[in-house]
Amino acid sequence: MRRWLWATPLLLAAAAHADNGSRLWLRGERNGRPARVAVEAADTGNATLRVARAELRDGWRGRERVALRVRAGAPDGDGYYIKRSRGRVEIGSASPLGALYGSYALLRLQATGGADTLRAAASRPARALRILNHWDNPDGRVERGYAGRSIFWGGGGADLEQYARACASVGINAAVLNNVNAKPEMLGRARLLEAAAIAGRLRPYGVRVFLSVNFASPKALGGLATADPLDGSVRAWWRRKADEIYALIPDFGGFLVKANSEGEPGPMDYGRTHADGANMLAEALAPHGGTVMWRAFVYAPASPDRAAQAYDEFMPLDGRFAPNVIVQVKNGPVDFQPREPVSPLLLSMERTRTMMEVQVTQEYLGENIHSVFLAPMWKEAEDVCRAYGPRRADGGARAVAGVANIGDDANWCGSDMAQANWYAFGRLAWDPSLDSRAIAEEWLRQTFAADTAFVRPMAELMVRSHEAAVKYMMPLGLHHIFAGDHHYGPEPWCAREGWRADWLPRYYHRADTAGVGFDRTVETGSRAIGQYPDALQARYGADERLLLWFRHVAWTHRMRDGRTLWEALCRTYDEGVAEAGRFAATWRAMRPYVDEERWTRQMRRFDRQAKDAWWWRDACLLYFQTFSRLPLPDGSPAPRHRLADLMRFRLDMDIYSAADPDALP
Ligand code: BDP
Repeated sequence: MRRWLWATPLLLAAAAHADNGSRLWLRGERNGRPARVAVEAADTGNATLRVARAELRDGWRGRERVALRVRAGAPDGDGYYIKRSRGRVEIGSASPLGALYGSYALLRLQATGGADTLRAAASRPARALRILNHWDNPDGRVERGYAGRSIFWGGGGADLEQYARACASVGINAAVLNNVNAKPEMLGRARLLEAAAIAGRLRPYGVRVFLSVNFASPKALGGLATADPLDGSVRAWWRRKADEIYALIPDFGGFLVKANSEGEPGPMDYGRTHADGANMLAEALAPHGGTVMWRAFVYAPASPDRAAQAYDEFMPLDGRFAPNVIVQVKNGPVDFQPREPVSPLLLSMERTRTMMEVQVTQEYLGENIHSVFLAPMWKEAEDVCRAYGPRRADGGARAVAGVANIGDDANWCGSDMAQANWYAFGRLAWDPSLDSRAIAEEWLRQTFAADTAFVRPMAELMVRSHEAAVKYMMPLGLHHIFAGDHHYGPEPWCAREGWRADWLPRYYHRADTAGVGFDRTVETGSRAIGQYPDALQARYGADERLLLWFRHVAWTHRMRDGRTLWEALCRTYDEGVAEAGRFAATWRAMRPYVDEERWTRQMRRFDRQAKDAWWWRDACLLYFQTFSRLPLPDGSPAPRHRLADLMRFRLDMDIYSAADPDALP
């Protein structure tokens, strides 16, 4: 059960010791005497304006009265301006939602110490659609979720207003309520009624609802003999379904579809293309203004390299998608690895609207145990897209999706530090030019404490944390060397009967006595690097952080600084381990600034991260050493584990899904 700690003096005193984290970054003390807030709008009773007004009445502590002004001609879309003059702060927008965003911006400035000097500010979103994808199943389980059960399904009781409020406070304006591996029942009447009730609770905060759909629904649910997208009865079924949904949810956003991927049904089951499938759904949604987000996460073996397959499958369809289709592409060509080059599809589809999908949930980055702040990783991808992406007048789809890290745990994200990734996703979706460190600082001040002695070292930790994780997990372009199933720990030797080759680590690292890495060069390899624009091929080809992603190189290969690859690999793992140890020490020293409950909970995680970094390093170096047959370089610490022990130890997925690091082996 989530508790809302009202800021009465008594409870506040108690909160210094016990704080379950449920308030996220929205912890401003409530005013004893409400601030004066006037609404200047045609429709003063608007539900969104009521939320904005209540937030300001409770939260604004300046002396001035605040005016919420909605009028045409103000920054368009959901942008806002703030003007401060003597006695009055005006928050203006063309829409009630813009006024709400402006209100949260003002309160954020107040909480981060920027309100005093504020005279004028204005902002508008870089993306029109800023959407969370929840991989929630109707039975309440969350796929790749590390924060308890679904807040939407299979239980009830979650504080959806607090969820929507948190989303709105950082500009997130949409949510897909269910897993991309979608059950047909999601489109049944009972589920649609539930979805409508959820939509009603999110609506005042401007969070629009979308659903993932199973492509075979007309068969599974509608009793039709086929789900062929060119079949008239199938098309009619989808049109009726769309009409039914919009009758219940007038502002419904549309569908998200995972088709012909990992066993899910799709148009190719009928000899049709992804475009045929997407366009059929687009046709059903178009009269209502809905959108189809069609995922490009496919890897049918048309090409011998999984990293090349989505491009091979989708590029021939460029220009054949209906205008209300967006092709949703994971940030990298394989699967949310700790570091990937950008997906070439994001750079190459010039006549199709595309959007990037990133994972906020840390499937491959330490689940709810490791502290990994993802803003720097997302910005890395974003920067490449900006520099090398196609130039289009409309800027592409102006949309971005994040796979949510949210569940019904009291602190929403399983780990208190992981809340920062939900926060950063929203902030960057709104404004990709924001600086990672600035986002980290802003989040730390609102979530924990404003003391410089806390904010400075913790922001430093956060901006370094992604690179550190890459270093102790899979540096220099190594990828997908995770334990099977749960993706938490290392298992570069993993071999499973009956598994596809491209689900197994050896497919990706290709270690042998000659060297290691996946040859994706044009000359001798899979040619996947050829899918990038020329200038980017040169850049990626020269980036040693991606060396083993693109090339198979000898253990004695000379790196630019003169070290051999083997030495560089060992040193990089060592650096990662040392960093993880320093993170734990940093948090240990932060005790005076953080309430007991959150400090203790997070301390256990930092200690666990430092320990598991060793496990990663030992497992990978000892395993690769069986191929390199080279000693660890001078000064590289002796392993803490023996390879034979690590290989015998099979991690239990369920143990790792338990949110309590004390329960881990
Ligand atoms: C993989 C996840 C799997 C998802 C799949 C997807 O392991 O659970 O279903 O991606 O994105 O990363 O469809």
